[in-house]
Parts: sequence; C-alpha cells; structure tokens
Amino acid sequence: MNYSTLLLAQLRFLVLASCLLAAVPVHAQLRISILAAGETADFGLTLPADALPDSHVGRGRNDIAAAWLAEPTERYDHGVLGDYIEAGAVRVLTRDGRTLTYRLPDDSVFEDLYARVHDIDSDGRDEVLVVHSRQQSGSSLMALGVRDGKLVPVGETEPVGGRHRWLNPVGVADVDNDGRPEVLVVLTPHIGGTLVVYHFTGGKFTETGRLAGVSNHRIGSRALGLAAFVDIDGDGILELVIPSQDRTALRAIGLHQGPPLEQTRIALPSPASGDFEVRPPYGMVVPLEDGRRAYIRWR
Ligand SMILES: [Ca+2]
Ligand SMILES: [Ca+2]
Ligand SMILES: [Ca+2]
Repeated sequence: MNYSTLLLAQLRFLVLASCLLAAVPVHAQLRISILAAGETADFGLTLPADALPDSHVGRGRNDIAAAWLAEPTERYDHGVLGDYIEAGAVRVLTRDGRTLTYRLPDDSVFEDLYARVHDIDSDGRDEVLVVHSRQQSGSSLMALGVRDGKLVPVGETEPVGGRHRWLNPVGVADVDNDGRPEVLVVLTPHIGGTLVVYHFTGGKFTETGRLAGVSNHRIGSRALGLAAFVDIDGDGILELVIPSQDRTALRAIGLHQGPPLEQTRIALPSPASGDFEVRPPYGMVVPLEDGRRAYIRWR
C-alpha cells in the first residue's frame, strides 16, 4: 500500500470515527503514525517507548522475539541517517519474556535504524545485526546473541577504517544456494560502494566475495533498503538487485557461481532513493529521487 493510499484510508477512518464519536459518547483514543518519505509501511509493529526515534523493530523466530535500538545519543557527529541522534544500546525481548540490554562504551554508537534478527549461523539461536560505528575507525557490522542470560556481541566484521566511514547492511539471504544464509553489506555507499558477502560460522565473519560500484543509500536519508533479493532468471536462486554507485541504474548481481557477477542492468530516469518494494511474483517498485517511482518487471 503506498503512502497516499494509506493517508486516504486514514482520513476515511478519521471521518468515520469522528461521526461515531459525535453520536456515541465513548472513551477512545486515536493514534496516528506518520511515514517518512520513502519509508516502508510498518503499521502494526509498535515501537517500544524507549526505542530510537524513527527506528524499526526486528522480529526473530527463535530465542529472540524482538530487538530494537535504544538509548539515543548525540555523541557521534556524522548525521548520514538524517539527524545526529544515534543509538547507545540495543535491547531484545527474549522468547521467554526477558528484556536484555547491551550498552556500548562512550567511544562508539549504533549508527543504524534497524535491529535485524536472523539466525545467521543456523544453530537455532537468533543473532541481532546492527551497524557499530567507532569515533576513530568507522563502522563494522556487529552480531549480538543471548548467552548465559545476557545479550552480548558474538561476532563483528573488521571496521571499515577511518572516522565517519560507514556501511549499510543489505540483508541476509541464501544467495549461493548452499542452504546456509549469507550476510551482505555495502561498504562506504556514498563514496565508492563495495558489496561484500560474508559467511558467519564459529563467531567469525568470513568474506566470500566482493564487487565494487554499488550503493544502497542516499546520504541524509532514513531509507536504508535500496536493494532486493529476487529470482530474476527463474532458476530458483536469488539474485541481488541493487543500484549502481550513482544510483542511476539497477544492477542484478548473481552470487552462486564464484565471485559476484553482474547478470544484467537497467537504467533509471532518476536516481533510486527509497526502499525497494518487492511485488511478487515478478515485480518491484523503486522510488526515485524526482518523486516518481519505477516499476521493474522481469517476466
Ligand atoms: Ca545463530
Ligand atoms: Ca548460502
Ligand atoms: Ca536466479
């Protein structure tokens, strides 16, 4: 559902609700959620009161029911996500009802809007993936898990290196068709983005491939989802569709035959700028910088 359709539906609801309220004296409250331009609709997933503003709750399938970024701080002056407020902690709600917190020391923040929950090593326990940014060495991808009743880091990639050098996670998917998930990120998406693919086993991220010339974020935007995993050639294996470095084209990357390989690309009339919305079975909507949206089909 797009933003204007949602707005129309909300307006209809408000009119209907006000008519009902005029007729029947009931005690009721209306709540409204405003979506930032380009943001995916997340209605129904209530943000905890202590969560980082404008962030997203991650949902797990195993020992972690939910995860979110918390303890807002202004101690990292980068601002690529639209403001200078980042998270100082990540919090989880375990499946058995406990709330656990992992708090960073003062020299770093979680420079992110999502707490992504996946079982990235297929051991039946969930990991939380968040971008960890240090004052001096920039960003890395941190995985946290519940061990002995505590939320602790269980693995981390090497920092990009250098203050304000950021990375944006692409997501988790089995892109090489071996039955195990891969973790994909884009290093420095604003200044020469490089796609990096990792396996996570034994608490270690091991790089299995990389490809230069991509980007999945527009600087200053809250939209972090400029990419999608879809099977464009119908062989049952997911490809990654992601913008080129200048975001004026989409690149379809195959990842199951050795190094990441561009299979095809298509030019856009304006740079991609918002979260991609997959429209099964054979389409996706790509918001563009000029306000239009591109509908991409592959059948
Ligand atoms: Ca796991
Ligand atoms: Ca795999
Ligand atoms: Ca495919």
